[in-house]
Amino acid sequence: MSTDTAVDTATAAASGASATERFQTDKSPFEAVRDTPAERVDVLAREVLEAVHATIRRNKVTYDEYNALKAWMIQVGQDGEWPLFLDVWVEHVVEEVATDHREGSKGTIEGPYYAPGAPEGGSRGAVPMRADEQGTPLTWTGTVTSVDGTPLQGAKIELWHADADGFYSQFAPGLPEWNLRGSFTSDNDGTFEIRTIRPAPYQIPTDGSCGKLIAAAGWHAWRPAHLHVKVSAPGHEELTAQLYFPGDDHNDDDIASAVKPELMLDPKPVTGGSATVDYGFVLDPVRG
Ligand code: MBD
Ligand code: FE
Repeated sequence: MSTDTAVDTATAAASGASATERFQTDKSPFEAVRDTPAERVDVLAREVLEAVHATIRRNKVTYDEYNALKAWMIQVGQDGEWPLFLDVWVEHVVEEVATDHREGSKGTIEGPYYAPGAPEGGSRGAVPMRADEQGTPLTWTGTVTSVDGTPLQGAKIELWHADADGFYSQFAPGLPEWNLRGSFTSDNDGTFEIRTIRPAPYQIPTDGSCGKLIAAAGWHAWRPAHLHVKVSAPGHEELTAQLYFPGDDHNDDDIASAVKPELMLDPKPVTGGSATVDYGFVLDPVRG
């Protein structure tokens, strides 16, 4: 893991701000702001405010506490950490509601560090990595099927994850643009094989406002080691998931509440410290 040097601290803080910049270059969220009907805004804004009012009354919140909240919220914006805050503490419930109807594979949150358009590696290939990339090699095989069991040919499997120091390319400086990010396509029998490295447990940036909240509340900043994935195929709902490793210290207390038992891998060690793992996906057809 990273040592606590000034350089590493600066790198971690930059990741939160980069996520804000990335989000702002995507126009669709701002179209959603414009298109949300007044009736929905009325109900949702009112209920959130009522929950805040109830919390203030129940806990007899003081002016000092109210001003601390104001100062902290201003700082979250200045740090560019709203995407980080929302994806860590709110997205898991949005994901739960959005995928409630599905019969296929379980998914989980996307988080702040996805980048579309990763280099394509065919149906069997490796993610881009540095010649001296640290970490245990991992070979992942799997099959993509529809809920009726039909193998899906040409399904897109996008993989992204942190390096051994917990940094994501494009969100932390100094990494090759597409490091540990790849896009793969299932074969005519629905199968794929991806070679990567096993990621390390991950601490969300502790040096910005989200870190301040964690420290002030006496929480921890850890997420278990995870592989992020998006799987899509024509006529099917896109699946966003993360895959986890048994035995990780934080599988049971992920700061982002994004672990589910269905997302646990079962890696098998092979010679030389490498591992293989088999994990496939079942996609829900688009209905209606
Ligand atoms: C991550 O890598 C992540 O996956 C989430 C959900 C939040 C912060 C950093
Ligand atoms: Fe992540």
